[in-house]
Amino acid sequence: MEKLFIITCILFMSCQKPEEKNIAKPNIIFILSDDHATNAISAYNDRFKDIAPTPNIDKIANEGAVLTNIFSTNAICGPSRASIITGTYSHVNQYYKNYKGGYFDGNQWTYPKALQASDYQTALVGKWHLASEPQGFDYYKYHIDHGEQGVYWNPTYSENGTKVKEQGYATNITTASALSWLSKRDKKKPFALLLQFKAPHREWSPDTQYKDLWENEEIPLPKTFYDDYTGRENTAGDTHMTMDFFNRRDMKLTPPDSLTKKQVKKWLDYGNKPGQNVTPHDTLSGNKLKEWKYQRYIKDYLATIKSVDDNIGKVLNYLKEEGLDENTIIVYASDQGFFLGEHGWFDKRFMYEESMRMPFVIRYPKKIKPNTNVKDVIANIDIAPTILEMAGVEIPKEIQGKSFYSQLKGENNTDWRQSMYYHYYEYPFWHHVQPHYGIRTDRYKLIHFYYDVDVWEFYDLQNDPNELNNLIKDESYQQLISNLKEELHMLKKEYGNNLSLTELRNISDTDFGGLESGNKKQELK
Ligand code: SGN
Ligand code: CA
Repeated sequence: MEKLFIITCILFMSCQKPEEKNIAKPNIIFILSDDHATNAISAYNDRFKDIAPTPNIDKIANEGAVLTNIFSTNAICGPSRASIITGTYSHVNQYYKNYKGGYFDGNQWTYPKALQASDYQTALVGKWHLASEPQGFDYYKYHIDHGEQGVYWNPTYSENGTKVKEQGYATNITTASALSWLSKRDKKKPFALLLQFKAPHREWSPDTQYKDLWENEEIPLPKTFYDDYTGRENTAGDTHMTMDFFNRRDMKLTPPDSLTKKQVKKWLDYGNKPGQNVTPHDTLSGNKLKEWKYQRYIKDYLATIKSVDDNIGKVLNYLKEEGLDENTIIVYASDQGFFLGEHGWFDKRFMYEESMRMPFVIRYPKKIKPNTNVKDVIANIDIAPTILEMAGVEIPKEIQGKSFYSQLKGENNTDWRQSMYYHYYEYPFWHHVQPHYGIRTDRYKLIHFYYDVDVWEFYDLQNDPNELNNLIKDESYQQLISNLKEELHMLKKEYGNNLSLTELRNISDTDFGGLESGNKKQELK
């Protein structure tokens, strides 16, 4: 049989297994990680490319397309995931925040539902984090511990509604579960698999084998590590995401044996609040302490990515072995970026580059040429319509995003948008980032922070890629700033976000009763 397959291969110059030939539609594997910045992916020529390369993500990128300007429209987890899956902004899908809401109404339209209705077999494995039972999947297995954030070790999942506790490292288990589903699928139908890792999310716990990968190395600090926030004192300068907010869990300190479970949690959380600047040794303080924390942080973060990359390698091998690599669209993306010490921070949320930019690489040899580079301004709401167009499934008109399939095919899409709209709502917890909205073009960025400040910021990314010079008052840019304000107004109108500042502040204040809610009555679990 195998011999016959090889002969067919040679004769027809095609190594697809017979069952794959019957399937006209492409298979889809959408791999999403949590908080993976492009600054830690070698395909993006990042600053860690020699220290911590990502060969398997790079393989997808090199054999397909890399998007260099794709942005989250609200750079935190649940909201970005909701926008990815629905193709709509937070004010439409109603998932504004993680903390104190929201609640994702699972009855709304999502792209996996549309694929399922078009005869795709669908599965979701890993992190879901949308505070409602997943719909549109023939199979699901998602993290339920720690408010659906998941944990790195011995995770508990909901497998089609049944609680399952597993032993081991989550990145490996999630991949193994996904491959197990794939091996049992109905081979006569196309499949769409969403494989969503908890890693490299906080508290950045590496697998045992990668714990000490860079033990004797000093990882260089980013250029902006000692940003003094001049000209941005009340926005960038007033957060809880500097190294001073590194807690004992982040530092992997061991709690005393005498503590109860509750006390252990409190002990490990110590560091989250202002004034709790933890030091592992009394002799460490000031910049030395900050730099110690950065080393601890970045080494753990990069080590969790090593496991993500290894596991992507397993998926790529599986596709090749099964003869599925030609007819499967494979994407690697993350819900948003992350600060890797830039501006002195960890976490995300801001409309600044490191946080709003998502990695997105895609391989589909039938239609996408190797080394394709897409530079257009794309948003997370564009992902759902793109996947549908690639799968030949109709895109509903309610979807706010646009398909970028033509750019993936190397075509010049002259109708493409020139700018995108951003809006972040969660405040003050976690990390104390002022709610803000803004517009980004390929060169400029204008942001309005509005909750209990009234601050506008403007950056010329060509001259100031690190966003250190807020030029909002610079004479030579006033005409441009006024044009951008007009364009921002048009975008808000186009997307239907006409709420007043009072109404917007109200959204930040409202407890919608989601996963991280104080509103017990509406709590889901
Ligand atoms: C947790 C983290 C925060 C992080 C949020 C949101 N704290 O609450 O540092 O900003 O998740 O992350 S932790 O102590 O629980 O690690 S997100 O990916 O869900 O948006
Ligand atoms: Ca995230």
